[in-house]
Amino acid sequence: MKRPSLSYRARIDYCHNPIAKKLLHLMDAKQTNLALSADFNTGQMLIEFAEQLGPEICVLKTHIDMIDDFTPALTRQLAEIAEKHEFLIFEDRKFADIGNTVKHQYGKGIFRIADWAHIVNAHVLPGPGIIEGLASVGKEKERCLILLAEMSSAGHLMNADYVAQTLSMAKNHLDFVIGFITQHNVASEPHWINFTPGVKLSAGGDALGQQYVTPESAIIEHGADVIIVGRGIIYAKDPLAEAVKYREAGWKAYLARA
Ligand code: 5BU
Repeated sequence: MKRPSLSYRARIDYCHNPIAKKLLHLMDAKQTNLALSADFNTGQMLIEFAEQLGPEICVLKTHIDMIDDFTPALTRQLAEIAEKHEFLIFEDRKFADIGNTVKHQYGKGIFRIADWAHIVNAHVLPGPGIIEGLASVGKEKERCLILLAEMSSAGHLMNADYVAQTLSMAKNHLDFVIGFITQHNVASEPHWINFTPGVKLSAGGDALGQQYVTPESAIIEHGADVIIVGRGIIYAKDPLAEAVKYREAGWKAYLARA
């Protein structure tokens, strides 16, 4: 199913969450729907890429538990760079426990994710309590949540029924859930933002089940609003030049679908 042709800017007023509004606003202003998946093992690489590629992206996605030398100073520095280059930080934590546990994992521990990540994501496998637990920490900090509706990996277990149930749980939390991780346009109402990982300029996959689609296919055929790119950019010889290519491809596809 194709997205309706409303622009990112026109969709701002439909959103119930301030971060969703901010995201659509900055995508429109910066003319980018590219999210960088900054999958590094050192704080230095994370900071270097955030600094250099920040102007090209709307979102920087982290896996903070991959970092070998994490200290709280790292996420403080990242937050400053995000402010400067006007992108949002998305910690791809994929919470998946009962509400009471995720509350602690989100707000406490060494990472203090809720203090710096504008966006986090969660599986709905445990039921709606997971959303309530995360909302109890995130709402007062003006954070938001994305639900995993479909993954990019081969053989995942998220069938049509699972996707439909994910959507119905999201509808009960319009002020906190802003959209979905998805491979298809599972939710076309204008306030839902679809984030699509598994994007590369040449389609294909990796040796561990990742499956790629091109930016054009993700946006035009599958209703992605934000394309998430990791190795396609970070392993390139010239990551900045490559990020520009993805940004241009993503924006061209968005304009073509309008
Ligand atoms: P890649 O290098 O572009 O393949 O990295 C993709 C990133 O997106 C990586 O951090 C994954 O953990 C993340 N990801 C994904 O690939 N597929 C999914 O369905 C989800 C996250 Br959810």
